[in-house]
Amino acid sequence: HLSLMASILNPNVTIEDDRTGLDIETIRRAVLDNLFYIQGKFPAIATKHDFYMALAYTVRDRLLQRWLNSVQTNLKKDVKSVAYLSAEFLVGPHLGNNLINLDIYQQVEQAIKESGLNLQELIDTEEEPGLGNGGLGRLAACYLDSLSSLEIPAIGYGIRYEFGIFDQHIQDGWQVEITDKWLQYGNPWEIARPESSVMVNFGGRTEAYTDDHGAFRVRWIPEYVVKGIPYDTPILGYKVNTANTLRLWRSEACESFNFERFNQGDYYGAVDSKVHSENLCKVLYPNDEPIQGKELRLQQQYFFVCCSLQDMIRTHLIENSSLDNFDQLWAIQLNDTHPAVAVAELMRLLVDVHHYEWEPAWQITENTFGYTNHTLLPEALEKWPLSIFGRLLPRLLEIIYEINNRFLERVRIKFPDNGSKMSSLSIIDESDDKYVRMANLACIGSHRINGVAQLHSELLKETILHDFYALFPEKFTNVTNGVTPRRWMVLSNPRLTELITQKIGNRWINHLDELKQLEQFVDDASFRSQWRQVKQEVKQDLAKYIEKKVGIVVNPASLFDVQVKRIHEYKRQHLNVLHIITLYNRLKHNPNLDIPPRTFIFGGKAAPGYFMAKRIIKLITSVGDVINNDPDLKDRLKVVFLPDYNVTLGQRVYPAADLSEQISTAGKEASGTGNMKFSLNGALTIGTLDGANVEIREEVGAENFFLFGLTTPQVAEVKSHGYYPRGHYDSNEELRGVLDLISCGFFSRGNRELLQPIVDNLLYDDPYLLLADYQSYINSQEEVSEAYKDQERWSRMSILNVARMGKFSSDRSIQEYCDNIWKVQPVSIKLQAYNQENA
Ligand code: 6GP
Repeated sequence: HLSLMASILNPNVTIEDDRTGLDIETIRRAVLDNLFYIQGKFPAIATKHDFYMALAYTVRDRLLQRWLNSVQTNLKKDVKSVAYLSAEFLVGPHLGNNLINLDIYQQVEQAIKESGLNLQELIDTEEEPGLGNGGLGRLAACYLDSLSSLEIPAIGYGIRYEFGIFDQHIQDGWQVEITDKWLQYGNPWEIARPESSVMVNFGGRTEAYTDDHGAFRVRWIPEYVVKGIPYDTPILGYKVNTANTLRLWRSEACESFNFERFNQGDYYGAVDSKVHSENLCKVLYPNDEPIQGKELRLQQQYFFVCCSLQDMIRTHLIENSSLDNFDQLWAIQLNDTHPAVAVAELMRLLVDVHHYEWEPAWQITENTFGYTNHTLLPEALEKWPLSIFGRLLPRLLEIIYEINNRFLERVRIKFPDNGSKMSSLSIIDESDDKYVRMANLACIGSHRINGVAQLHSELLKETILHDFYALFPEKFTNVTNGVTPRRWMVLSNPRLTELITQKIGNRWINHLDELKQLEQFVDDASFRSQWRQVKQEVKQDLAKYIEKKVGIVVNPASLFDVQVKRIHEYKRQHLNVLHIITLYNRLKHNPNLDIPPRTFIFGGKAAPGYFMAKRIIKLITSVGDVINNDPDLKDRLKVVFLPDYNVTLGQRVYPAADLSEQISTAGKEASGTGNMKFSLNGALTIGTLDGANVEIREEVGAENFFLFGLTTPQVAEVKSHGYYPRGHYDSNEELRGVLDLISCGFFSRGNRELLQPIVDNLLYDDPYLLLADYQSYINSQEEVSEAYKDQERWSRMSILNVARMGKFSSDRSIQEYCDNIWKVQPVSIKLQAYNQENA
């Protein structure tokens, strides 16, 4: 089999090739070779990182044939490709995932062992590319994995931030942000393609002119031009030859120096434009949902969109004589509104550069784009002050006006004399200051608009996009999110993967529905005991990690109750804390209380400027300090805040969880994807009817899900009657005890000011209805404790959760996008022999 592989890859060579061979000895030799020739080291003086690099290049070599063949195939005349435009791709470390998808994990593990090293340690050496904030960026990464695994021709376009999401340290219980220097030791997974650079205009003015054929045209005379250089990373599918590209753009000045200024002796002025251009993609904005209307952010968005569209057009014209069939060969997905300026930019390229008439250009544009919305929070809807937009992108603003005029004309016909409809649908917000509304542009320019879970897609139609829904109902659809089982099970939970595979074979890894077959084993006591054994071992690993990282000793037999996600008031980490303090008070009053011991584990970053989120972190760590050190509790409760939650840490945490906290206020979490990762790894969920929780509960069965809290309509109802949070405080003694304990400085060494902003917010405003949901949450948590006491029952529920998670594979989501939005087909990649002729 191995020599067959070698001969497919290189028919001229009968022995295993050092760059493609897959047997243990070849891999071992190849690693040493790369160590010497790329890292310039002998084993005796090589660091762990050197070995990691040598192995990474060894694996990359084995991807290249697949990658180049995929890229070539995708260029062909009749192949339709997906372009996924996203300001964020939170891909996570590549090495382990590529080993899984190449299906060479075992060989490599052995080869590394024979060199006296440990594969896991090398995998752990990889600096993760933190090019995203949270759910939206991670979803994009799961989707790339599924696109390749399903053999769909695709390319991900984004920004190569020099500094990704900050590293979080915890000092004295507070979050401290440290710059993320993910590139400092080099990135073996990317290849720069400076020959495919493109130019991007900014500022300046526009000018009308008449072309040689007497046609009226507009040109943009920019103030400055920035160069975009693509960096490509292969994204291999699971056990297929498809390796699609993630193409990230880096900005650079067009000329390193402004020679005129340089000659005049203005050295600093001369480098100024270089510094300015390179600043553009320096750093990822660390806010996840609320927007930050910073000019640099708009520059980033336009920069990567403009580069990507030019790139698509260039590749399109290699095999096609015109752009007339652009929409037949490209499906472009807008990952939220961050790339929405693409609608206007494609119009600009078609009309100004390729001289299309407006109407046919508009047809192509609308047919090409799809728009996914990821949030209902009104503060997260992107809008740009007209003044900034017009100054930075004067031609784009003119085009947006034209799109808007033509669009509003259609609205006027459909809803005559309806001024309020007109003003809500208009791309230009004229309420107080003037703004460009990116969601409106995205809706008008796309043929499909989708939310990310059933509930969310319904709420979009009822609330923020209501008027668009009235106008074009046929555009609206839903695609419930999913996660890739490769990273979130096979890679992160090898023990459970092994147990499941022993029972039902391995087809479930790319046909997740097959997990259903596990149901037949729920009544098998020995299977349940193996199931518990696996969970126990994984929890022991996490316990060791916790002790090493934060010095807290936790009991692996305790219930691991986990909430990991960005820190946000709507996600209600502080509701979780109210429960912890409730248990604390109960145990203090009644030391004999019969409840299972619990370890509460938190992780997540707060946006650096988000006051309340940062206080919530301080609340968690402060409550932890008291509880973890209270001898009366006899270790029955522990509270851990794990610093620097990211993909890598997620891979440790999800497999070890018993209970998954999905406790957002109903109607606020668009979908959630962590909820799926937990369930897939056998955790039970305590959650509200929000986002994809609704569908998870439907799948696993109400009896295997701990539900609590107000529903979305009830939330609206409570708010419409003038919600009075203080009433809950007055009438609920236990709740009062909890809030009073925080207020009196008990968790803050007597400092009453420190945590009071949180208490005041809950008592006098409570926009996310924590107090309204408190009792229901506490009751549900009591059911959790009861269920956990009966370990056989808990195991049954856990097995059924996993068995019924088939729907939540990102393979299913991507299949739906392909069928209902993109209309693309898989193309299987033939491995072409590599030789000098076709090289
Ligand atoms: C997130 C949503 O909050 C989360 O519920 C969803 O699962 C995820 O997107 C993927 O769809 N939204 C964002 O991260 C965001 O920045 C603008 O939205």
